[in-house]
Amino acid sequence: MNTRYKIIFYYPALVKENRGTEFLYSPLSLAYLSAHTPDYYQKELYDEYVGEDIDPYTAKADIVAMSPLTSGVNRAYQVADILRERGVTCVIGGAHASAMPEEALEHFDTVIIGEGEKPWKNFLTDFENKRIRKTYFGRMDVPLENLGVPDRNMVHPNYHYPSINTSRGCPYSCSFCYLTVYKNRRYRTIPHENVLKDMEKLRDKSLVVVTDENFIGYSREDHSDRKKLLKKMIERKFDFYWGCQASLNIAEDPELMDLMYESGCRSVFIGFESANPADLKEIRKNHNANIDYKKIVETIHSHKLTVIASCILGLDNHNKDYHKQLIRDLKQMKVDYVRVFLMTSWPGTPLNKKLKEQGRLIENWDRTRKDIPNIHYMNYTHKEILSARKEVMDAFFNFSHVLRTIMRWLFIDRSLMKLFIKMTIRNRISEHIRNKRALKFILQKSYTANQKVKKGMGIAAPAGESA
Ligand code: B12
Ligand code: SF4
Repeated sequence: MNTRYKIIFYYPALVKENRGTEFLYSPLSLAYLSAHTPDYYQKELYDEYVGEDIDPYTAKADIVAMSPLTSGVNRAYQVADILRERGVTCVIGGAHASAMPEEALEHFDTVIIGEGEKPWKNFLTDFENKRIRKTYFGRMDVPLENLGVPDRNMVHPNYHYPSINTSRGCPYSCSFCYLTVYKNRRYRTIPHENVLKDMEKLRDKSLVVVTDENFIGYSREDHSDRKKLLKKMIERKFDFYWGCQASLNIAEDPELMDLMYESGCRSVFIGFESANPADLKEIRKNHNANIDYKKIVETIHSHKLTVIASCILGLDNHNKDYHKQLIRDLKQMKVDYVRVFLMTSWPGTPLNKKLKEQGRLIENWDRTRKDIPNIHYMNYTHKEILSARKEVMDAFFNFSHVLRTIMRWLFIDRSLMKLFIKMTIRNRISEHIRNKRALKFILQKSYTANQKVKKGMGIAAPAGESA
């Protein structure tokens, strides 16, 4: 093969994921970019979340393409600084870089903002012609006809479960969501042939995670497209089970849920966030307001799909007893699994802007790691919010809840038992480790942010924590 140039595709991470305990599913950004790279490039993958670290002093490449989360961006900057001194061209993309292009340009030759495939191809052409630009921009409303399938050689084998995409985008703008960084955004489906071609490669996996923002889409036409895809999946008789994220209105479409079940779906992850209308208003998720969550869960269960409820803790309305109410609500709703996220400020979001104005941000990207608070909560100290979160998680990882869930899964499908028990044990241990790690982090000497914030009162970042 005539390999003219070499590219390193690189996921930078400050802290390794604990492979023994975390529930790890793979990222796909660089796999998609790789699929849009001409054959004459030689490629190598480094994924520091689950694999070995890159050595920027010895790594050999013409281009290093990085896809960091906010939590890994300082590592990306550190590595890019060294690589560029050695004459390697460094390019960055993804949610953080799209929100903070100027910051990223202090360390990178090029920043790609928005959806990557098209600008990536333009960048490579410009690279070959020695005329790269500082920024390239990819729209998020272009049809996905030419997206192709991700290059799975660029997915690290250490992930437990493969991810797959069947659609992209979400038209909403919840104030905390990283997606609000992208301006021209539209929900688009990936052509079925491409999804099925990708699925063929995963045929014998035990579980596949669909990481679309919302598998079912946002309109009747979307639902009808999904049904067509599901029917094709059923025809192909894939061996894997799968799970996805979906919006609450999934419960309005029995045919959709039945087809999902028949094609191997066993769980839907739903962003309930809160049952309180004032909270939903605060986070601009009004489309969840005035909905009977309990009934929704009941309906989804009746179609043999399990429900993972995602909730946020630490909104301005939440007082110190809020989590007790949350536990009661979730138990009443009979959800199978719970994920509780601390309110976190991602760069470029409306929430980030508001908290910055109020002086409630702790501007240190390293703090966006798991469960390490990066804002000052209105009614909780950091220690209090971590212990509230732990209380909620403990309420759902106790023996009686797990047994009840196991019974339900048993009813749905016996063969899922092994998978479920493995996931439960993993999550139980990882919750414990995460909580201990986060507590240790906030109790470090340099950290003094244990004061509470009074309504409307800004406070400065604590010593040793400002950016
Ligand atoms: C898979 C995944 C993971 C995996 C792998 C993480 C990884 N190595 O990237 C695991 C399970 C480990 C994980 C963990 C976490 N994750 Co995560 N995860 C995802 C998820 C669901 C899918 C990512 C993906 O593959 N998307 C599909 C690809 C095709 O889209 P994309 O990444 O946006 O890439 C496109 C463009 O952005 C651009 N692009 C991206 N990178 C690059 C690079 C170049 C060079 C170019 C040109 C273009 C480009 O082009 C791509 C193709 O168009 C996303 C949500 C989502 N739907 O995207 C969250 C997401 C990335 N995760 C997020 C978070 C917060 C976390 C956790 C902190 C969660 C937690 N509280 O525990 C941890 C952090 C781990 C850590 N150690 O710090 C946030 C990140 C926000 C941010 N600003 O950083 C996201 C966006 C979810 C969210 N709702 O906020 N996660
Ligand atoms: S939180 Fe969910 S519904 Fe809201 S903008 Fe993000 S992806 Fe869309």
